[in-house]
Amino acid sequence: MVMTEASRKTPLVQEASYQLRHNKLQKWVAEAAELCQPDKIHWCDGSDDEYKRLCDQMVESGTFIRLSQKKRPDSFLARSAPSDVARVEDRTFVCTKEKMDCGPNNNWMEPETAKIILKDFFKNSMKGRTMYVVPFSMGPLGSPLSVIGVEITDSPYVAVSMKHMTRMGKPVIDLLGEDGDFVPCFHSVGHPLSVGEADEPWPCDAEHKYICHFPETKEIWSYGSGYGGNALLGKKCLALRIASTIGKKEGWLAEHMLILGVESPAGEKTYVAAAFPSACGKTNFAMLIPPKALNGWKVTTVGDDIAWIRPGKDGKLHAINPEAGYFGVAPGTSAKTNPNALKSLESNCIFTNVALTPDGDVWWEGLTDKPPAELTDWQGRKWTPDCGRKAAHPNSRFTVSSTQCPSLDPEWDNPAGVPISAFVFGGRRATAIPLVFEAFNWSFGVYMAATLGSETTAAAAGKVGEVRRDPMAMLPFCGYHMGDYFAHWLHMGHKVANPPQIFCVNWFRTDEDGKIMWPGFGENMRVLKWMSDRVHGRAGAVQTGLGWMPRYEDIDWTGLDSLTKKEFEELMNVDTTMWRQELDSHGELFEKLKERLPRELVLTRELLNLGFSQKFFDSQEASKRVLVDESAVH
Ligand code: SAT
Ligand code: MN
Repeated sequence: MVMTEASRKTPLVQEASYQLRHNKLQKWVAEAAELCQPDKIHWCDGSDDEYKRLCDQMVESGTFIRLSQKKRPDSFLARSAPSDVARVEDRTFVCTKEKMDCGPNNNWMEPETAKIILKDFFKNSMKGRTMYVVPFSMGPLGSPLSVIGVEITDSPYVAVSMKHMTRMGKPVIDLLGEDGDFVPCFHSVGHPLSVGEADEPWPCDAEHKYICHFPETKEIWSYGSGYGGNALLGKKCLALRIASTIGKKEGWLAEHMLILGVESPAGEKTYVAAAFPSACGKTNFAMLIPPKALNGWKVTTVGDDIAWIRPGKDGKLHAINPEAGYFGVAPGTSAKTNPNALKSLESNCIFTNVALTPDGDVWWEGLTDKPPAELTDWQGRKWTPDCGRKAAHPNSRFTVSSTQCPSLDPEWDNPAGVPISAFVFGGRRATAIPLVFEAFNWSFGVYMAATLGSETTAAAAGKVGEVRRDPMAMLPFCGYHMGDYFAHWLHMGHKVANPPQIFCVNWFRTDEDGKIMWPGFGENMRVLKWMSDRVHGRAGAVQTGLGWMPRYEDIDWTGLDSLTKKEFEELMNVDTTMWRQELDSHGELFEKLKERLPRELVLTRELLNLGFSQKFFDSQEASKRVLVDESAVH
């Protein structure tokens, strides 16, 4: 269907393979077109045909490089502008009427002011380009737990990425009908500063970027970037920042969590949701393959990044993965660290900022032990192993539909979600935090999650090895005041009959030589098995100052000879002095949030402080003193 719009001097062509019946949506699109002045409008239907056409067009324009049909069928490489390679946290804003409502954890702009500034940038920003209208559902189509969004964008890269990452296109238009609710997501890559726009394979505004959220009116406006979480607005913007504020109001949680299923040899299924800050191996954990020796145990993947969690009628919390694909970090992904991810990437995927091999395949650091003799790096330059640069950008990514993942859980698309039995929180910590422990109860668990810390890595700005507090791994993604968010978490657990048990893990503890002690990856299954046995009341533990901890004999070591009992005890050690410092640092976080900090957390900190300063819970003493569940072990 081709329509024209009367108000323009040159009629604006609108391509749509379906009938447009939603007045409010059409009006919004028309207003955006009036402001941005695109050459034409294309309403995405989400078909394979459309995907292919857009990819072909991008190959033509130089945005995509077609990879070898033999090595990597139906796959493409995109190279972004060197300045547009990651989320821009300092250019991300939450626009609430009252500054206090967005909290010290967000950058604030007054909503009307933000819109005035952004309108100026959006003005004429799509000249010479096509405006794509991308209807998408976060969550299974038609699920009462899902939220529909419509993204307006001038980036075909965004349009095709949304086909992998969300349920996108005509089925969503059908669901919307004539007056269904949707979150408007307004995006433009912006005016490129460079001349010769037609030759620009990755247009963006190198100087001005604004990622603005309007939780009070449920809108997203994003200007200037074409990359990942800045541009695929269903992901961090809608599914976390906006959804977290909706969840606060409606009584549910939008979390930066993977969801996985643990299946026992008897076929018993236990679902776990886990939060880790970036660069802690979330995608690897979500797709874990257990060691062969743990015969019959299996892990299935529901999601690798985001979970929406609501109380069910059964008194449990139920989670859906609002996404339908993975936007994963490529470097470090290999047949050793994540065979399931590698299998998912065999065909039909988009790579961004990885290196190109001479035979038209992709490569990144860590993919193979030995790098190829020659490559084209992520910026299109010739690369050799001794050239002193990275071949792939450290934040280079793959984009792929979750249906290509061999470990995909059969319930991944279930509109009702999956029942969650355990929450896991973990960071990268060389010291202080044991391999695993289980919180005493919901309040202690929320305390541990709220004070989650992770060491900064070489890839991130700032001093390496410095602990940054990243509550629930949500610091960059919580759309409102972090103190209110903690209160909401406490409330959620107190109001359901069977809240998940809360566990903390640390895969990254080091020995005196700075070597990571825990083998990690597939071996994490041993910890998962203990957790799942705890949840079902089958595994032993000892009480310590932090919570319940497994003894050596509580963990299944079948087939792992490389870790001695002594090493395990080192991994589990709780150092009283260190923990008193740790509690001081929690106090600094609490000080920042004090005007909205729940008293329950203040009191929990006091309890922990008392325990550690009076050595109530010296771990060695405790293991002699308090044993539980002796009879129930194994
Ligand atoms: O760029 S994204 O936000 O989509 C991915 C990430 O930074 O975690
Ligand atoms: Mn993430």
